Amino acid sequence: MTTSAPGVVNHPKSADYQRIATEEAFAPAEMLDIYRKILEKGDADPGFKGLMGFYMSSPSARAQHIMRCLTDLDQLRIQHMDECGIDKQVIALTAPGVQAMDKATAVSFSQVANDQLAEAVRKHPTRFVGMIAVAPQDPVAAAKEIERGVSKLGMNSVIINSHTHGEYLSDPKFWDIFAAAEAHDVPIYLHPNSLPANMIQPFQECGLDGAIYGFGVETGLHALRIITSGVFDRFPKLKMIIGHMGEALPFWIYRLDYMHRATVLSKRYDSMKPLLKKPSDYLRENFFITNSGVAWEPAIKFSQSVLGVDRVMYAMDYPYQYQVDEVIAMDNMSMSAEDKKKFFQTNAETVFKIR
Ligand code: 1DF
Ligand code: MN
Repeated sequence: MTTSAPGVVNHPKSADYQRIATEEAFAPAEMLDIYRKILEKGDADPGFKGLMGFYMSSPSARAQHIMRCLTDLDQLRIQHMDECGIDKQVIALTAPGVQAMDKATAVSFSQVANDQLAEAVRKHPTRFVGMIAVAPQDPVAAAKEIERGVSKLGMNSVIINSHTHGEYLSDPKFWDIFAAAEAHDVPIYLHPNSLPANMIQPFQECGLDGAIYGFGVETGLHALRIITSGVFDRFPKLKMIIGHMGEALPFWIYRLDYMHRATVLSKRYDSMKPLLKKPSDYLRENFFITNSGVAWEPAIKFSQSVLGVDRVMYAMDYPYQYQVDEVIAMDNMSMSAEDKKKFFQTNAETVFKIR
């Protein structure tokens, strides 16, 4: 089987910007061993079974290829980056990361994974940038790991794969994590997870629970819960990143603002409190988005127009969406040279403190 991107015929031309891909995934073999044990026990979430159960056992070319790419942090990955003209990958532990594990395993394995990633970044300092994986199951330990990731491993961003066993970061019990991210000035990339047990059925029965739709619905919901719970009033300098064109939230802005105000004014829910600003203000001031999985010029232009050109970044979602034709399509967007460089390179350099 070829290891190249499907249909690599044209390589992207060299450009007057670097291409920095910002939502790229890896999986240590040791994590897959832990996942195998969780799957063998038989009581795993249906979402975890549906996602990792599939990728780890399917004989399909897609699954086999993805598993092989995920576990490599060396020559194979760099070969694929070269074929697609990707100068740098910002790499994170693949979903669900440690969030599918029990608390103790999650805390200790997050450190193992971060050490492995840091080692790969030390080996390939011009090609790889790492995100800090944390275990939300233990918010105090997660805050400590953020501190260690920044001060000892030189990493400047955090990955969290949406909900943790159905719990959302809008719950103040998790807010030590936000305090640490704000204090160290590192953004949190809120990446999708498989859907929680109490949400998955109407999606899974028709095959819409995954990256096709369910991921976006659930991660968008999570980002909104963080906004409406008042996290950014409490942590005004906190930065978050969401992929997949902001999980469609830019398109929702008008309705979110209108209905948030109407709902708060009518005191309909105790759980929906007044905020200092409109929901869209937090999207514009606290969030960055990436176009992972959405190599589509109209969506990118729309998002730039409503969030600002400084807030939209390039991502490939390697190895889940490894398509050289998409890189070429993004190169060919009709966009000023200045804005295209922001999209591909300089916004990521600023957000991830890449020097
Ligand atoms: C898939 C997509 C899996 C994305 C991912 O991680 C992932 C997929 C497990 O297609 O099953 O990160 N994604 O971000 O779109
Ligand atoms: Mn992804």
